[in-house]
Amino acid sequence: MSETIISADLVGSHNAARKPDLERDYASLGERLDRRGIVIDAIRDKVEKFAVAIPSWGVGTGGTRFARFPGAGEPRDIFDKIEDCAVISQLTRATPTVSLHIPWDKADPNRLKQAASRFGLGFDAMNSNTFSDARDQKLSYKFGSLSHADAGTRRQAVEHNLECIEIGKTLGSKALTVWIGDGSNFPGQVNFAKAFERYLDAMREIYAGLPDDWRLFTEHKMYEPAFYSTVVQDWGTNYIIARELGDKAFCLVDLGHHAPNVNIEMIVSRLIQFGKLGGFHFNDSKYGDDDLDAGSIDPYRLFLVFNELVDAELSGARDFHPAHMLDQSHNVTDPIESLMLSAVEVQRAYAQALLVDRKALEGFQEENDALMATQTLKSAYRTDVEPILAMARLRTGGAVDPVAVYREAGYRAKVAAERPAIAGGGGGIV
Ligand SMILES: [Mn+2]
Repeated sequence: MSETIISADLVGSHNAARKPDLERDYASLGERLDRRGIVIDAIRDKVEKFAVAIPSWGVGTGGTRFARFPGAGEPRDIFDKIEDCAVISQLTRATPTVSLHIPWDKADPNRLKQAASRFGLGFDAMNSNTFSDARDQKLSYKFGSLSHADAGTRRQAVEHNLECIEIGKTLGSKALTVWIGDGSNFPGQVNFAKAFERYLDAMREIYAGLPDDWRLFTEHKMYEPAFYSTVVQDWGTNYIIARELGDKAFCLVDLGHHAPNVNIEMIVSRLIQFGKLGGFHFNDSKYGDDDLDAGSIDPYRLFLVFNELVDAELSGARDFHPAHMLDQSHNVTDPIESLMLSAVEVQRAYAQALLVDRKALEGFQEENDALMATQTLKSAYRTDVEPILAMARLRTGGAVDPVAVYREAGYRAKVAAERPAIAGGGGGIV
């Protein structure tokens, strides 16, 4: 039995108080879904099995390009971060794994493994960092890493990624996510083709170090920190990379890494169709890579992404086992609360997508009935699936209302007393 940080008695008494209403709501929704030919328990079972990883960096307070305002009780190191992740997992029962970032989370891998297993947590994809300079680093990444003009700098970046794989092997991770900030700020600064060729050569070396049962995720991003050109700027380039590298290479889609209004769900469909969708970094945005909480700006888009995922799941698409991860930066909220709600939002989009009448949708598509086709999606999206999500949490030992329990437990005040504030000077979005 794994340890829990929030008192089980507190969770139990909260749940007991909410259970009668929840059971009524669940029965009522079950009756309405039954009329649509949907068995509510089957949806709930799928929701219970759905998982999304917490990024270790997400439990700290983020910042903007301009400033970072530290939050109370911020984790001081990876062991504090694991405890915060354990709280999220305990109350939502939707986040059984943590995604580490090296070198930020560097520690003895055996100690890390022990710290996580204490709370029943596992490790998701490893994340390398060649977009900033670590302390005592020999060569700087100011002008790039895996695509750098200097061979020594590229080698250092390759070695770092290989080290991430080594650490991950001890931890039981099965994937490496590579995102680089390489690019240029001015026309003429780099030769596009040469930079991309250097990147591909470096990635081939990393790929060669990948264990057989691992996957390599490459993450594209249109701009920032480079503001004129980025080496891995879009899903097309990302797809080329995955194709060039081989069967263990897949594309990772971060919802915030596209131009505004880009049809992300269609990108997801394309990558699924050609067996190259590796996974997601879920977040939301209004203008750029805002890293806001999942579903906070455009929950319909999140639903449409899941509509593609469920479609693939039900049709048995090949090489389809996408990794779900959150990737957010919290500036004005308590990161634990934001991450709990984001995990629930992702679950919600999944549950709603499971309600889509796919047979009817296919019929409307074939008849060119645009109105009824789109209404078929809307009808699923409009369904309030909260009783399903809450019931899944109740049955798996989570909290019916995670934020209410978290606040009553006083966790933030408790850790604020134990963890001195980390001074915030410059910017530092994470
Ligand atoms: Mn990301």
